[in-house]
Amino acid sequence: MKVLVTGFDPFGGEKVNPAIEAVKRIKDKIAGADIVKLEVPTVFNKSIKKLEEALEKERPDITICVGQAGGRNRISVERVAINISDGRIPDNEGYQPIDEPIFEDGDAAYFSNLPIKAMVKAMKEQNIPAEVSNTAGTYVCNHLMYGLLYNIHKKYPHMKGGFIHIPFLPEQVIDKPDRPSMSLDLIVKGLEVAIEAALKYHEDIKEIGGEIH
Ligand code: PCA
Repeated sequence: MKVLVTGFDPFGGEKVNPAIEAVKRIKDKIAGADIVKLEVPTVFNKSIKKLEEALEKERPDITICVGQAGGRNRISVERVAINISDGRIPDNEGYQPIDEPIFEDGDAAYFSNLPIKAMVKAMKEQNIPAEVSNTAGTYVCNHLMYGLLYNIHKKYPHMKGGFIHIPFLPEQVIDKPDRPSMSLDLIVKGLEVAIEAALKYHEDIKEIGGEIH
């Protein structure tokens, strides 16, 4: 088995992105599966192109993209990606789409086909704060997740894929007193545990993971 894990580069004035920092540190083998790591730019379209090249070359069984969700207080496994880009800030090349579809011929939304509840449960059992998230936003992370799921639907029906958002690192919140953070070690462990669960569960488990609003 092969798992492709991607991480974004820094954006929005941050010096680091915990996503690529954590992805780089994940073990090279988890539960017998080879882990392939890829850095992707926080740039609309280019991030999807880079992912598509890697999918073509590596033919992974599972692909998990990872991004920073500054302000969230736990690791969130995303349920759904929507076919729209609405950038609150420009990407790393200055492009700021407003209400643009990602793929003209794509569905309005695609669900992750990873066992998201099992992944969250496995992290919680290891005392790592985790949740299911019902929105990946409308910036480059949702864009890449949508691109991944579009490729699964159109080209790689046997591949599993989805997205994990992670909090700021402690060093990023020194001058943001109201923002939560999580240590790099805990994020790395969380991602490894989540990957292990994704490899183990072919069907998701029934477990509460919803929210009222
Ligand atoms: N987080 C951003 C884009 C890159 C990243 O790491 C997002 O949530 O869209």
